[in-house]
Amino acid sequence: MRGRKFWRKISGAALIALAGSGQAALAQTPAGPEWWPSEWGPEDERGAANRITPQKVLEAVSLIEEGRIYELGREYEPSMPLFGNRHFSLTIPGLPTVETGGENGVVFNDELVSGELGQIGTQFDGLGHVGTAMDGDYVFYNGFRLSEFGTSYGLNRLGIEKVGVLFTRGVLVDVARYKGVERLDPSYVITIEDIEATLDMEGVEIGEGDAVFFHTGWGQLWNVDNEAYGASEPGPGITAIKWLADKNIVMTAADNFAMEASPGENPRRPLEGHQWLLSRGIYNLENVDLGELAADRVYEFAFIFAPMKLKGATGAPGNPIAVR
Ligand code: UVW
Repeated sequence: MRGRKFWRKISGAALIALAGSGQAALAQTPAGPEWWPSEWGPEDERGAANRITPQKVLEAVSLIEEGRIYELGREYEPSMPLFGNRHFSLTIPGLPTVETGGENGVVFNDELVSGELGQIGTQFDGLGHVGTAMDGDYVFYNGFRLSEFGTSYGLNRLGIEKVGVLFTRGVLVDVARYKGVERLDPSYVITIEDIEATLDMEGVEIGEGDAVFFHTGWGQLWNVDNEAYGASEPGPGITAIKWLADKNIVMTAADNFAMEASPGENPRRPLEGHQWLLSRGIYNLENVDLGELAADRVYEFAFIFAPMKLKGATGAPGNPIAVR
């Protein structure tokens, strides 16, 4: 069932791909075979968050044995690495901002925060963040077209408020440890073989509905050498990302600025991993601090994150946690 007018707009060239068997094949797009309608129906806006069933929550709960909480969020501060021209500032006007004049002398402070809040620091990418230019428009998760859902005051579809809460099993893939290094080389492309060997070493597997974290060691550069941090990064390449997507995970994450290797396997296809995952409903979490989890060799845990409900936003800041 396709049911929306974008289907009629797809160019003839994109529709040519038909299997010799007589079965219709998926049309090709600049980002691979068309990815809509989603398995959760043509109107769905939550994507892989739908994979977090009550059973999956209970599976995550069963991993909590010590009650130890690991904070994965970074502090938001002007000195943190910022991608491109993104910015962050926090000011407290007044000091105190308000003096009430009450006989009890009570005063209070407020802050004024400015920045691309969903896309700076520890950031959770929503399904409205990355799309694909095609057919004279920009096509996102479930085939939603930017010309139909984008407004200057926020997205009318795929806003971050639609995600709900992520409470699921987390898996840490400590590729740095597997490779025997503190930090992977700049732009190192993590392969499927690296992931399989690392999981073998750790004695865990990736399952449906999991949140998969990559420890590359790149986070050691955070606020220490911001230039190097943002110049390139190790991470999974597009081949490994497609393999992960086929495992029906909920989210990828890493201790770097964009999760995937940069530049990746094909420098002419930037951020292809983002494009592949978000188009297919799988979320992405960036700039997380995985140092303690890696040091303690915590390879599976309960992962919990409630994205701030910034209506119509492309992403959300916050302090995701791992609990074991
Ligand atoms: C990059 O910064 C490259 O990725 P994102 O837009 O998800 O932050």
